[in-house]
Amino acid sequence: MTSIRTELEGIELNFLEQIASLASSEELQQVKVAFLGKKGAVTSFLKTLGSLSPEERPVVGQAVNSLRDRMEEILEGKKRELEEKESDVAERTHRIDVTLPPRGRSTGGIHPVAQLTQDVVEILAGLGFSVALGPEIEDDFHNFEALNIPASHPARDMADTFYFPDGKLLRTHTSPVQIRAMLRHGAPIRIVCPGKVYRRDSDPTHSPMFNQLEGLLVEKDISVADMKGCLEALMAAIFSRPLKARYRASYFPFTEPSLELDIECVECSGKNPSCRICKGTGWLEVAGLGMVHPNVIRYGGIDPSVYNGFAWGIGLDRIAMLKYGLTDLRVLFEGNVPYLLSGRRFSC
Ligand code: 2U9
Repeated sequence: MTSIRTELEGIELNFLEQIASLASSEELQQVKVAFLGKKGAVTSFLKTLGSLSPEERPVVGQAVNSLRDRMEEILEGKKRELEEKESDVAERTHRIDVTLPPRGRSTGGIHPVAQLTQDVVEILAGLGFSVALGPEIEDDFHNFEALNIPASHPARDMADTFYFPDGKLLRTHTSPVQIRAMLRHGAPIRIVCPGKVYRRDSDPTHSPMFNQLEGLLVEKDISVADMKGCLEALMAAIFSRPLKARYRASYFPFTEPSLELDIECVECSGKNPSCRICKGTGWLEVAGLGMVHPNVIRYGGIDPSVYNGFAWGIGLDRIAMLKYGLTDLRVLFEGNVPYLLSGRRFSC
């Protein structure tokens, strides 16, 4: 019996020594396991009770239980003390010095195409145009048929257009927005339609998704001169100065006559035979345009014997490249923010 008591005292002494030298709550947990865990000293001691005489068993059992209670109490107190100390240290180490000056925040920048869209919309608002938007997933009628593009036309080819299994498609131009607007609002109408369009095209100068901006004006007695005046005013406002313009005959199923607009080279004004922008031609192709085909006006629910008008289309990515002096179209789509912000100011 005495030897058992001595053994228990030894365990307690050992425990108290270890508690006294504890430096962290992690170490405390280890001590707890070493004494009170499944294989701990006290638990192992309890397991030996079976070998004692029936008289000794309750006495020793009580002594072990009271030792365990004392240990638990000590552990609990020590745990609180250590955790308080640790949280004090953490608070001091991670304290925020509110007197420090702020690190500052790098400002974001508007994407060049978004900036250009805003600028063009604002310019055209001054000429009485409103913005119209529409779905990027379209049907054959709004994207092709209503635009006088016959079923046999190569533009409908699977090789040019992204089709969905149900026959729907990704719009290949923003023109369906104008059809929807005519059907909804009738004439007179002046709208500008910026947006993403999709074609099966992918090489260094073509992206399968690009940004277009089309415009449509349908009123009474509109002439080619009105169209030229509008487009030249738009180009002068985009490039912040009047620019020489020339027109070449073209063909689009939705306009008749159809034209292409070239402006004088914004880089060299035709003065540099080795200009990298105009390749020495002195001209830059910037828009397709034309008087709206009577069939298209009719598809839009408007009487072409009363109303006529003009429409145009510009590729915003190309115009953004010219305006901001970008050399690679791909930077507009890659989301390389440091490049897009590198010292450039995309302002009008
Ligand atoms: C309706 C009627 C007519 C829109 C037009 C063009 C000419 C054109 C190209 C410019 C560069 C596409 O992005 S691009 O490759 N666009 O040449 N677009 S006329 O004509 C319309 C549109 C809607 C109802």
